Parts: sequence; C-alpha cells; structure tokens
Amino acid sequence: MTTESNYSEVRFKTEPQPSGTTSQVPAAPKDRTSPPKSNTGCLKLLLVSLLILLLLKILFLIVTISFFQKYSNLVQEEKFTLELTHTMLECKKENSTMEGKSWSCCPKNWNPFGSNCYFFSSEEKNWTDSEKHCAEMQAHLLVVDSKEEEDFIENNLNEDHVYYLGLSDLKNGHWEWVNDTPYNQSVTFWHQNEPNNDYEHCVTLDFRCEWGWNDMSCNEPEHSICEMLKIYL
Ligand code: MMA
Ligand code: CA
Repeated sequence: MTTESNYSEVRFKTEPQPSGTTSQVPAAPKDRTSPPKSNTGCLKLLLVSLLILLLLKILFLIVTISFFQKYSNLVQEEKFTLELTHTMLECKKENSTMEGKSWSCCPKNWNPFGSNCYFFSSEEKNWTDSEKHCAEMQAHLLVVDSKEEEDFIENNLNEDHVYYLGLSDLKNGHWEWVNDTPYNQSVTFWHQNEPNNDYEHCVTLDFRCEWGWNDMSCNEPEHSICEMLKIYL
C-alpha cells in the first residue's frame, strides 16, 4: 500500500505543471484519494477472475484424471481378456484411425478382411459344437453380410470340405443368424433348389461346380468358419 501511494505521489510530482496557475495546486489531494478506490475494484475483479480460473483448472484436472483412470482400466481389461484367449496377434498399421487406435489386429492364423477376422477350422464338429468352438475363441460362426464377404470366404475354402455357417432355423423355424443380424433374402447364396428339406436345420457352404449354401442336418461333423471383429490397438 505504501508503494502505491508513493507511486501516485511520484505521478503527481512528475505531471507537468500548467504555467502560471498556482491556484490549482490544492486540487492534487482531491485526486490522491480517488485512484486507490478504482485500484481496489480492479483488485477485486482480479481476485474473482483468479478464483474462477483456479476453479476451472481444478475442474479440468478432475475431468482429465477420471478420464485417464477410466480409459486405462478399459485398456487393461481388454488386454487381460485377449491375452488369455489369443497369445499372438498379427497387426497392420491402419490409415483411418479408430478412436485414436492405429493398429488393426487378427489372431495369428486368422485371415483379415474388412473389419473382421476369419478362421477356417480344420476340425470337423456338429453345428452346435462348431459354434461353441468359435465362442471359446471370442468369435461366432460366419455371418455373411455382403457379396464381397461371401466372395472373400469362397476364395479361401477347400473344395473337398463342407463348412458350417452361423445360420440355422433351429430356434423358431425360420432362418436366423447366430449374432441376431436380420436374415436378408437379397443377401443369400443358396445353391439351386436349396434349401430343400424341412428336417435340415443348419446351413453349410459346399462346392458343386461353384460354392453355395445348403441346408443340412445339424448333427453331421463338418468343418466351419469362425468370425470376429478385428482388434484395434
Ligand atoms: C445333397 C442335397 C442337399 C442335402 C444334402 C444332405 C450333397 O447335397 O440333397 O440338399 O442337404 O445332400 O447330405
Ligand atoms: Ca439341403
């Protein structure tokens, strides 16, 4: 406070004195009282601003810390689950990053296509056990969503094998995909004259000059195709 009053004194002293107006000298003490008033106003404003700034900083810190805690928990959980299921991943650098993650991965020995990974099982099991086997690998039996996906799958199959898909009418008597994707008649690849038997409730891919779908008994041991979403890291 003393320095402030000193400063105002200095200011008054250095202010140019109008020549020949000695009668205006008593006006100085009047002015001397007003600057501290506006200074306290400024000081209050400054203090309030600082307080708001401090509160905002604290709020920002809380939000940032809770976000990082949540995010790191998520990453840890994902890592933990995946390490138990798939010990080896094969990853590719992605150009379009998904939520800041720049690697898309499939388990070793799985085939990447689009946003999915595919596994062609060399073991032959009935339909239910084939689906179980996929589920044990965090996947499900193949669900065909497009002609492109069907073509990719067909190009990777062995013509001497028959493969189960994730399509059956076991539950409600109409065709249903294992992951509840709606059955779309315009995205089906049935062989000619298939499906042909009311007692055949599960769908396979088999080769008859070309690849196509067939309704089959669910008890027949066959190969199968598993599908899972790519893992983004
Ligand atoms: C034939 C054909 C199919 C039927 C299977 C059963 C190989 O294909 O009749 O429609 O589902 O046999 O094995
Ligand atoms: Ca059939």
